[in-house]
Amino acid sequence: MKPYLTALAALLISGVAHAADVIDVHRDANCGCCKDWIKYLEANGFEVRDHVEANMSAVKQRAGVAPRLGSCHTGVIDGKFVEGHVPVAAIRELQQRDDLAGVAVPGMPAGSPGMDYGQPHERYQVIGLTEQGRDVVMGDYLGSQPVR
Ligand SMILES: [Cu+2]
Repeated sequence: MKPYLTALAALLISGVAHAADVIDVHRDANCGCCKDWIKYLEANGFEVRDHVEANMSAVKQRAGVAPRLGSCHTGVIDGKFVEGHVPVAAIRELQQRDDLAGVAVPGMPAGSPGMDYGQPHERYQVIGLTEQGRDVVMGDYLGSQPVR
């Protein structure tokens, strides 16, 4: 195959892989910010399967979310958890890392995706949980963007 065709094929394959990103989101029935996070994911090309739950703490336990990392909704993608108002860039990183069991934005920081109500944004950390149960800082964020 000519080099440019190989590049084109790779591009098409990665395009297809992205189009098929499916995430399960578990949430409480009356959680408005959870719905806003779902809208944010959909606007970024994710296919969201929305699950209304009666017992979120049971869901979090099943998904392997350490209590110290807890927030409102719990997402699951590729068998890994996505806890709270996690930005898309961090979900993409999670998908590429075999060492992580999940990623979290603990609490509900002002200005994080789905938590933007025009109030002053606070800087927050995205935390990864390793398969060994250790927290690692994946980055500092403001709004939905990493702070560099
Ligand atoms: Cu929330």
